[in-house]
Amino acid sequence: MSVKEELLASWKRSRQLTKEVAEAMPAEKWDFRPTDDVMSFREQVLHILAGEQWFLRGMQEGEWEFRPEITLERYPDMASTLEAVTYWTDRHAELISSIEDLDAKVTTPLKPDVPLPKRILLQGAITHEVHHRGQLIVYLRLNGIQPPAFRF
Ligand code: NI
Repeated sequence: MSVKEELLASWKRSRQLTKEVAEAMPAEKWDFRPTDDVMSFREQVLHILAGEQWFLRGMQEGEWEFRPEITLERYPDMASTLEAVTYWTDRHAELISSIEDLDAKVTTPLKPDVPLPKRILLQGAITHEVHHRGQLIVYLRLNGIQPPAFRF
């Protein structure tokens, strides 16, 4: 396997686990939030997708303007949000597959002084997903639900 294929496979495995964590939350709990000033369960899931889109498009197209396609209004419940996970995962897999220069360095708004190779940025996208998946797992626990076990 090439480095790109390895990264893509790793990203897909991570996304599958995120999907299973999301599916573990009952539909009526998707707007649950542990305190008023944090994202709801549904917002966390959509944020994973929206952040990833911003990141991948920026990396591939050099366009860092946020395009509000993945919104709370468009995906108002569990069923539509899970459909969004499937749909945008497929689109983002295409974007990742289109990367031809994994060693090329890109400057992102997140780290304007440090250009990073695209392969490191891809790992960063996975890390961001894991960061928010951990929060989804806490939300499940707070509702007495056992999350799927970790794997990679
Ligand atoms: Ni985030």
